[in-house]
Amino acid sequence: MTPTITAFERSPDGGKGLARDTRVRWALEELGQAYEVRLVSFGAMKEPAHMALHPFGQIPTLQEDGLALFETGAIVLHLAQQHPGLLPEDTQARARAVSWMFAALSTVEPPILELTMARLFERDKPWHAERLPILEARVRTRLEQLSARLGDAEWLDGAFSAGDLMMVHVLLRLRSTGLLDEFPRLAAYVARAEARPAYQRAFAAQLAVNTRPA
Ligand code: GTB
Repeated sequence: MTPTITAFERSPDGGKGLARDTRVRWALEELGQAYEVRLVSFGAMKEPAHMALHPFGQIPTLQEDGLALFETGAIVLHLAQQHPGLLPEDTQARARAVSWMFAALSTVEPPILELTMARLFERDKPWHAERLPILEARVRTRLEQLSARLGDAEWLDGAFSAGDLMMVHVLLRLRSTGLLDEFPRLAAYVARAEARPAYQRAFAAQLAVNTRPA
């Protein structure tokens, strides 16, 4: 059965690919799996029908064969376990790739989210100018550590995996801050991932949705 994912009817980023359905689209493209997309408005996301699928009223979700999933980590992991291409066969290498998925979502993404939220929604606060460098420093610490671990390797642990997919999508959120450019190895890592045909297809698909005439 072809899976159906949900995505913003129109993403606030206007098609920059930062909304999290792009991660799921990218994984499906890497795995060569066809998918359908159901677009939802901000209002519809909080209606009972969508809340039944996603307890926090968000996108993306994935429905397939009677299974409904939410959380991009769970969705991408499920897809990568079902189809070859995003997780190594070797048990230990597979476990390390999953560690990178968790690292992306629970160690690298939170400080990036804090920073991007502060830049977007806290500009008018009297403490904004003081808080911003603190949040930037937290992000820099993670980027330094990640860059040191990546070194001159192409991907985080051997072949491109779901760990890289998740990490790159998390890092993309930093592009507008300029912080990524302070770490040339990470900037090159992100550019390598963006050049992958599967990413290009996923990006183009979400762009088409987010730039279509109203
Ligand atoms: N932890 C969840 C996951 O990984 O699936 C987080 C899901 C999530 O945050 N979904 C967001 C959502 O549905 C969309 S992606 N928000 C609506 C709501 O909560 O009511 C977050 C996002 C939104 C917009 C941009 N942007 O415009 O740049 C980037 C990312």
